[in-house]
Amino acid sequence: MRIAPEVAEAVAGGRPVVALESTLISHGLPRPRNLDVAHEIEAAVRVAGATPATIAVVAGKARVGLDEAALVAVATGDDVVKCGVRDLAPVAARGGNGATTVAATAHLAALAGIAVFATGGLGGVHRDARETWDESADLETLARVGIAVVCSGVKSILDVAATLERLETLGVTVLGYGTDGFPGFYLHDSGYPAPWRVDTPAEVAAVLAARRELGSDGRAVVIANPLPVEEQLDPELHDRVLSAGLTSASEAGVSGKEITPFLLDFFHRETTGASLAANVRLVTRNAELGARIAVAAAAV
Ligand code: PSU
Ligand code: MN
Repeated sequence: MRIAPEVAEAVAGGRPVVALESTLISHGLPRPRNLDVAHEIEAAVRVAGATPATIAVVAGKARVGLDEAALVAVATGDDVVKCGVRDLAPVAARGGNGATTVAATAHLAALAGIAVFATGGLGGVHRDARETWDESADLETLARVGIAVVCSGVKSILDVAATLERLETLGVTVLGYGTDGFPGFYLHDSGYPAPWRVDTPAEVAAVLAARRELGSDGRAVVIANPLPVEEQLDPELHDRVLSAGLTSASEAGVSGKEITPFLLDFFHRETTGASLAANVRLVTRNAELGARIAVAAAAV
């Protein structure tokens, strides 16, 4: 693993750092916009006073903090593999390029000593999981990596209720940020309550400090940050496109790790950019909040 000097120095000095994932860049957003968005997310972290550390595997090396060439390789390469934790070693061993999911990013970030991670939406339990057993490996990782993850809930293509149940079973703390409801990714609210509410980065930092005292810091804390109502995707459009997307995925026989990228791409095409705008906006907002939380946590 190679940690960029800027990131290593910030971690060693106890200064705020925010880890960022790369699967949403390579597989979650359309090209060529994805490279710009990768830059915008990093800029949002810097403006809020923290050092960004985008994580990926480049030419067989796990990298924490990417330079421009590495970012370009991840955003534009045709050979970039979507990597969960289990895929990291095979990709590294064959010298390949890999984009890290929430799970693999959280895993490597923790290994590098980073306490805060920002992303779009977590993976979770898929709607047909009772037949397919398709549950994102993100959940298993959140249950064993003690990192703070800022997101906008879980992707709305999932079974949100089942995912919240699994997060409870796995002992993952879930905080709604400025809301009593659990966010719905493209939507302000998923329709399910958030177990806890916090309203400031300082309150999040206090929870993180209390976890250390209580020895409950071996698992993740999810900080669920909703898109404001006026920036969400039109709920009616959302529901219509989602049901068409699920039908189209099952007709096309898409399964396994292709499902999430397929549905995100379906959304971006069918909403003629409205879901893309919402996606970019929520990821950027989460990066900014992640930075503010990292700043507050570094001051405790
Ligand atoms: N959130 C986004 N876009 C994405 C993803 C999340 O806004 O592309 C990715 C994340 O990397 C997440 C992955 O870990 O989708 C989950 O994939 P799966 O459902 O196959 O576990
Ligand atoms: Mn899956």
